[in-house]
Amino acid sequence: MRFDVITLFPELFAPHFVHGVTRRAFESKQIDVRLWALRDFGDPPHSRVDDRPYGGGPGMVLLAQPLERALAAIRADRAEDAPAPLVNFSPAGESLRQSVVAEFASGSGAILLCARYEGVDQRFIEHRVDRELSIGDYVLSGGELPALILLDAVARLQPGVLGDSRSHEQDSFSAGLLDCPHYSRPTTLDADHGGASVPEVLLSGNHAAIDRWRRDRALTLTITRRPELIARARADGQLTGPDEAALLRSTSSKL
Ligand code: 4GY
Repeated sequence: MRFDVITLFPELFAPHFVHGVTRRAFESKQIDVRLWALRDFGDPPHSRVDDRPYGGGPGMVLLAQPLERALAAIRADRAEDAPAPLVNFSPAGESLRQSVVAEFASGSGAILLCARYEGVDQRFIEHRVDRELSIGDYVLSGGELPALILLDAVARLQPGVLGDSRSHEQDSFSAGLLDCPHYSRPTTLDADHGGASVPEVLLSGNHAAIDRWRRDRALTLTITRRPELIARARADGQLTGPDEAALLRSTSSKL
């Protein structure tokens, strides 16, 4: 799949493509990311990409015309049958959830617009942007970090990026639940950590019991911290009889 990114700061991206488990997906071009410097499409004589807002007020607005030229160049370069969606990142967008990530992970790519300043001329958004996504209820200085977040979340879902050993882990969030806790060596930590041990079941070698324990811990953590995720998982038919039993135990044990 191919992602084209429109940004004033293309240099922010490169470091994220050469480290960690997602590196393989980017280096192999399984995810082919092409960076387009908006400055290259700015108005002469100084490559202007922003101007003051009509009506006054602080800050600057990204101009529609440089964005139009960048988009035309990308669409020509992609030579698409079906046009890739143009995505803008904004707190006003649809919440970026794992289901949205999964959609992009199974698609053929997108064009990602990284806004700066006070945002983009509304006429460009209304005529050209297909989808607005929000990574959370806070205001950043630009859309580059949200674009990187989408790319990272999509990359880790590509075949071969996470080992088979981690497909279990994905089950938890693809069912819409928070992950269970994890433990490693040693079995007992020193007094600084209260001499804390590891839950016995994880040392038992009983894989059915371990799977059940992990699922129960994921369910109890989720009902405690994010009850709305349980409601959604239930509505999506993701909860089994044993899951519901675990949830009943976790709510009754709090009484
Ligand atoms: N939060 N989720 C976000 C953001 C920065 C509009 C230009 C967010 O997705 N994007 O804060 N983006 C934008 C906000 C003006 C900078």
